[in-house]
Amino acid sequence: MTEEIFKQNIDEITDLYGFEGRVIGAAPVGNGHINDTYKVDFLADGEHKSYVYQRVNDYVFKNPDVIMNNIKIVSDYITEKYGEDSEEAGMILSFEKAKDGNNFVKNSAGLWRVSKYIVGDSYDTVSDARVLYNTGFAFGKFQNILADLDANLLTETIPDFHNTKKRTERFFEAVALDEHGRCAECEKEIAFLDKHRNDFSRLVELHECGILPYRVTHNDTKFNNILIDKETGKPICVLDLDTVMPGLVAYDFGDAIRAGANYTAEDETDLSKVGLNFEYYEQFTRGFITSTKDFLTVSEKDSLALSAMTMTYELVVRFLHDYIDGDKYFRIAHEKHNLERARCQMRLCEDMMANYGKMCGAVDKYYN
Ligand code: ADP
Ligand code: GN1
Ligand code: MG
Repeated sequence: MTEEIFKQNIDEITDLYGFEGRVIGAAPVGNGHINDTYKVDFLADGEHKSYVYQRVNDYVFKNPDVIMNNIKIVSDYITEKYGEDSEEAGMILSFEKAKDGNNFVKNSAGLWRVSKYIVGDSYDTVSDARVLYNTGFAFGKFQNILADLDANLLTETIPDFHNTKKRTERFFEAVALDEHGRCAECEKEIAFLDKHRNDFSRLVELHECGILPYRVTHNDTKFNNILIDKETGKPICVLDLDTVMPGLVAYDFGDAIRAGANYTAEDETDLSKVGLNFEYYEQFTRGFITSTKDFLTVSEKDSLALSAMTMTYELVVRFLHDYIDGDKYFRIAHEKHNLERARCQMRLCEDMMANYGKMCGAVDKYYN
């Protein structure tokens, strides 16, 4: 959505929420790949107030009502169990109620929701090991807080979101079609994905045979989906709740490592710089295990290192699939951005594969 379309909708959304005051500024915020996210500043009775207005991407989320219903179930559960003003409730983003009492509104442009603007840093790359420990602890605590909530109450917002096996099958179907004639320049990456497809079907198979249970998980634990206090390095709030649904503990651990323990950003083009920062990996692992230890089974613990590689492999599949499909899913900043992202993730995955034994060792060290 262009800024212009957003501006055409601000007044209507503001009215549906009944916010008082005058809008004194509106600008895009963050670096998300999916939704349209704007910070809107108000002046009311001499006071400044800022909100985040977000339009949910309707290409990615075919049924956005389901998302808002999942979020309501989760936030009602937390408020009831821990209290509205508890630390637990503050850790997870909440949405404002519109005049009709819902946590979203709809208009001709789609489904919108509004949250209070929270001051904090949203990192694409991290440069402080403390942040890794704290974030590992926070994402683990997110699962711990929700450990007794029945995952069956939540609906999958994107079916088979982390079913790496199915995603890979669909990827190879798209390769066979090669609708945009882009496969020739990705031969190396396609060969890599083909060679390892069985290795990275394992998490799904371990779930299917009952070894790894579904819990309520976040499923998109990229580092810019958690706000961090710049001064203390401590997490303030977990954001981007669109994919909170049944999943494996491993998905949250693995995706956070993929995003936060790379030496580089997710789209680095100098592949010699890309790789697993083992110190970061270890600190995140220490934090995550500290806050999940009381419910994490041995099989789940044993799936963590594998999950980091699996989530990274899955992102090679997803970015490359989007590239050969004509860039419809992820927001891109330039031509070939998805190809660059895929290449970066492939290099990271290779580096993890070379360090897998060491990665398992670090998990055991903090679990035992
Ligand atoms: P996307 O699905 O597109 O990633 P997010 O919900 O993650 O959408 O929002 C994109 C970015 O906007 C976040 O990474 C964060 O930087 C910023 N953001 C979202 N909500 C808030 C908020 N309430 N306060 C401050 N920043 C926010
Ligand atoms: C997307 O929404 P955002 O930018 O936080 C994507 C994640 C990917 C990530 C890769 C709903 O996350 O699954 O891991 O990009 N979210 C969705 O950067 O597909
Ligand atoms: Mg996000």
